[in-house]
Amino acid sequence: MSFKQKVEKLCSAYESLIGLKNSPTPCSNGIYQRWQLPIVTAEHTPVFWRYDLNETTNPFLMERIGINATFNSGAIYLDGQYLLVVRVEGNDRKSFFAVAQSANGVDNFRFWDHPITMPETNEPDTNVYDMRLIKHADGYIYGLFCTERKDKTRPEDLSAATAQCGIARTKDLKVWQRLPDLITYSGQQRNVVLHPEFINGKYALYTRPQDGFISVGIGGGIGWGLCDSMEKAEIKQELIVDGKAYHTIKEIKNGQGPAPIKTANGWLHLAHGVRNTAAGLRYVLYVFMTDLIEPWRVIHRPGGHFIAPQGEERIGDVSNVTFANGWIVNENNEVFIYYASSDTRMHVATTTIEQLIDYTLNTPEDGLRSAESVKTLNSLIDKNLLLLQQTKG
Ligand code: M1P
Repeated sequence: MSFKQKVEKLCSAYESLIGLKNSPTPCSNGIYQRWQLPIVTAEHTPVFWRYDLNETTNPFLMERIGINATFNSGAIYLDGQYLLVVRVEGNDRKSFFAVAQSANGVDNFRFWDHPITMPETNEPDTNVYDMRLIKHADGYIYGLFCTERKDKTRPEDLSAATAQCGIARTKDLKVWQRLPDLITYSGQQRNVVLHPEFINGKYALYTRPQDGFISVGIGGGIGWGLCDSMEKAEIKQELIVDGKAYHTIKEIKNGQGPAPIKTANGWLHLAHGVRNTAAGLRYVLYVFMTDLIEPWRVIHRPGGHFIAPQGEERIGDVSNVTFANGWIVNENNEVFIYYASSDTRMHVATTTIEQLIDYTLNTPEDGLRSAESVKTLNSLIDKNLLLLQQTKG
């Protein structure tokens, strides 16, 4: 096969992948609909990112820059297009951001030609990841993300790192203005999200105070704090909105997912909860609702997980993980939940605002003890058996 033919083969395999039509899985739990195919994988990154297509400099047509994974994506709906800011991780373990675009939100996601060139602060980032995109009332689109750097206080430990919240803003996802990192008085921060509206004239942020890089330590929970400006963002006081809890899906840690969605009943939140198991940490997604006027006050807590890893989703670079930092509501009140599985690939599940509200208001809370779970289950069984008897009679 000639070099030219080999290139053509690569490009046509790529086009076939991008062109695949997605379809809903045959079954749904009535809450949301999972879709069969992962929507963005490492193979969705353009051929011209990975291969040098010049025969003179790459006679064997080798992959020159390997891409390891595409996951934890921020999401935004702009001009009728579904846009993901994907966390792309190279074989060198460095993550960066790149935009993938689809016209229908469920398939044909194609990356823009270039990844995002994210400006740096005076203290360069070692790794950047997990961007939350927020269309704020001030007119900007903000990208809040984790910036990871070496922990200089522990030079001998080569895995000692610090996590803080990086902040950038844009109008078009193309040109980004980097702002100073968020200042808080907690040790480290990850999973920081901007609330889309001003609260008493201030910017409001969901935080996740943590003592260490992986472990949240005695801190943790989804926090809340106010700041006067995003150009010099500083939160002096953090209040815990939704804490960790013993023997629940968020026993070890939790974190806000995307920015909450405003509904008639309250602010709808998607978050991740982490528990420990003999096989390591298990990350699942859960939902809660906060008050419209006081978004730091939880008013509904459906118990248990909302999405947990299933089938192939269970396996990847960090197995048994579902993680979401992006969702989109379109003009028909349809909701597209973009979630990653096992730090490897992106998926979509679809639902509606009405279904999410019904789920949030009517799913029983976690009673925190087996006996309470049985009581809750029995009350549903009794109601149903009566109904079934009446239908028969
Ligand atoms: O590996 C699972 C996730 O771990 C971290 O999330 P958290 O800080 O909540 O534990 C992040 O590194 C995230 O990117 C990753 O998916």
